Amino acid sequence: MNPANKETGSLADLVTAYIGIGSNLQQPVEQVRQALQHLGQIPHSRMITHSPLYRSAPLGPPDQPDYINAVAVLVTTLPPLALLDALQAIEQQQGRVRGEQRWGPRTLDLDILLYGEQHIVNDRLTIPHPGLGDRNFVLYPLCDIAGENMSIPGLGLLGQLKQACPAKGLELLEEC
Ligand code: A4P
Ligand code: MG
Repeated sequence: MNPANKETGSLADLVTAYIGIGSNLQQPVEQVRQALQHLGQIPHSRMITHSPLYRSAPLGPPDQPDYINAVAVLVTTLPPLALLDALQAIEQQQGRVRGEQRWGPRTLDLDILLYGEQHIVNDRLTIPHPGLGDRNFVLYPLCDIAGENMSIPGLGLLGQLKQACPAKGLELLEEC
């Protein structure tokens, strides 16, 4: 079998994957909490930890509610496309409707920010996620769990990316 088509891997294929979580519809805090539960149930994977929750001003059309964002870290033996399938199944389960508006409101968006140190570009995936380097609602929670010394493939040190990215519109939700 072509290894690229494998649906699951062996322990030797264990990869650390960082998942961006966003919601701005239908009780976003609850949506994110539920997403964290669902992420913990993905087969062949284990959720190691997650960041606190943040409220963030919308990037994209301004006439939409603020987002709740967080980042979770999984270890997984799923190959990237199988992981994407699992994330999209969770989005569906939580009522995601893909509208026509780019960056429009959504109950849940799950992005693969990083998959180990791999660069992946195909018709379904771009990893590292293209928005990772300049979105405060990604960089701040990612830094909370991965630390400033993490090296982001192709972009440099996480701490430097964060320093260059103002926290404008971003609020840490203390109670989470
Ligand atoms: N896709 C490609 N690469 C990836 C990846 N690394 N992870 C493809 C996940 N999916 C990836 O995604 C469209 C397609 O992207 C998928 O079918 C997959 O094959 P989608 O979830 O249907 O649509 P989308 O999320 O609207 O598209 P896009 O352009 O990926 O948007 P982003 O970058 O996810 O941004 N403002 C705040 N404050 N907080 C947010 O979380 N999120 C967005 C969406 C806009 N504004 C926001 C936030
Ligand atoms: Mg997305």
